[in-house]
Amino acid sequence: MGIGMVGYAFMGLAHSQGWRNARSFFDPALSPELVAIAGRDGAAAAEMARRFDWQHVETDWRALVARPDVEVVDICTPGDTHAEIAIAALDAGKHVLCEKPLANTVDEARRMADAAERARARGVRSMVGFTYRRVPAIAFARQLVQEGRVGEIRHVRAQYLQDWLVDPESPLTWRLEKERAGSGALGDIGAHIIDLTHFVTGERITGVSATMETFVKERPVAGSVKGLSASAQEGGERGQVTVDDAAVFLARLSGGGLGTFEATRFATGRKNSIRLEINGSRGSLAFDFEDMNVLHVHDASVDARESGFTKVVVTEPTHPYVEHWWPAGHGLGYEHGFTHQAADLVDAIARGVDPSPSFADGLAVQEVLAAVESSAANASAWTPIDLPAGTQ
Ligand code: SOE
Repeated sequence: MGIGMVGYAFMGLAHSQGWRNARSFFDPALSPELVAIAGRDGAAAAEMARRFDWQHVETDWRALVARPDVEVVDICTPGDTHAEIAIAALDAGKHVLCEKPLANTVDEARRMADAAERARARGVRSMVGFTYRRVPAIAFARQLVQEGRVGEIRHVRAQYLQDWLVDPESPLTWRLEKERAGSGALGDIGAHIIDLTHFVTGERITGVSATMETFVKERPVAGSVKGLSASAQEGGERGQVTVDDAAVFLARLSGGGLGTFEATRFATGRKNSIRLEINGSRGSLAFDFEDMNVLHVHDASVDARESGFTKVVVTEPTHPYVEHWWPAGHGLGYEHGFTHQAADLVDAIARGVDPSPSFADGLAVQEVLAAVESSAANASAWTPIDLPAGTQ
């Protein structure tokens, strides 16, 4: 199965190793071949090709999509390019994996979901890169919910906490530009916890009440960028941050439960803390990506004298994905989700079934993102409290 990847930065790196390890650790029916990588900066794309054994380098994504030896197009570019590339690839009969969030707007996401549905009729598959679904402890949490171990879901408490923008001098990279990224913390990381909520609970978010903030409104224009860090351009030019730094919202769930959500890049000391706690009528589950091989499980039927959260180390071969890796207790990391994603997609293509999350699932997340922005912009639902003059 010939893979063509568009993009070569942080996500390009993560996906490259995912494709490479999928064939070694999962041995799917169709072995992914790293056929071609495309990037406007040919030298950077060539460097990635050298490191990961991509066989060819293209400097135009259209040329990559047109290659007969590319059967899957993997989109690892900023959100403003997702719709154009994905729709062109699907219309050309290529299977598509697209990084999250699916798009920058609901309109784009809807067009992508429509294109995916048209392509599906021709056996062409598509998937969104909500990779954290494939962390074993998260996949296990979903299994427990499906087995009824949590009962009726009353609360979802979801947070995605990072701190890589705490420094006001940290430069203005594309993730801080609305034109390119669609939104800030909301779409970049809030999208993950929205999707995880849909995935783990099997329910949908039906309404939100939100507020958002941009704490640092101006930053130095970025020069060179590496991963999430960047150096400032020479000359000291500064530019406007046009996205949110943090988004907080309340939500209602389709099963009648309530949710609280927080996405921020200003949680000083929290690096990549994805916290999900679910409280149900029969028990609770709690996860934190900073301890990603663990799921805390509470069974409310246990005698009160012994009841509490049990720390389950999710490294048994009977846990999702784990049998492909190391002996029990040896643990997985951030990168493994990308291997699971690559293996699952190729496996679904081989079996002729739809992989998940689908573009329709991506559209569902996009609708929540748009509802959050709309609610935050509509201050009428916000009840201010008068403070004495001079209060800080
Ligand atoms: C930056 O916030 C980022 O790289 C996100 O874009 C990814 O989706 C997340 O997995 C890690 O953080």
